Amino acid sequence: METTLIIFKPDAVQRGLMGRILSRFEEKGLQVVGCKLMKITPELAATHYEAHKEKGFYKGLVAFMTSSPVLVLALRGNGAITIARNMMGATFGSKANPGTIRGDFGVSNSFNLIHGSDSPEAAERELKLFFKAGEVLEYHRAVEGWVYDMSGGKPE
Ligand code: 3AN
Repeated sequence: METTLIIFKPDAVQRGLMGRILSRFEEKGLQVVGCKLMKITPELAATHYEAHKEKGFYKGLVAFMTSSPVLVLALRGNGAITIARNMMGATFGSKANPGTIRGDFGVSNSFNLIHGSDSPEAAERELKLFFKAGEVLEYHRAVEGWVYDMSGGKPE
């Protein structure tokens, strides 16, 4: 099972879209294993986005991400990283396909509602940045055997 780091950005929180976006992931079958409302510090934003430091949009991105609280989630499932990225849609709201989160809820290119880890390596790094030890939980979902076919001994 993979765990991915998802951030509902300040625009999603301010626009009252947290519940609707989270419902999509829950309905899909991903398990919420971590969740916290927090304000990102400039230091944390700089670390999280260090790969984009040289880009023209970097300063605005850090200002946006630190401007208002975000909801940070750890979501678990088979292939959770790719599933979440596909559900998010293309980076720019103006280009994202209908049916995706960015495609359905936004038109802006910089206010694009949501972040999701883009690889297993990124997920491991980002989960450690946003969650302390013990904040990402392991628990059995009563519905697990109906979310996945477990007849072969592993989730399919
Ligand atoms: P994604 O979030 O789809 O993985 P990345 O990793 O290319 O996108 O970019 C990280 C973040 O930087 C995006 N979520 C977006 O908010 C912002 N970003 C990327 N490109 C631009 C751009 N040209 N103008 C403004 N913001 C951008």
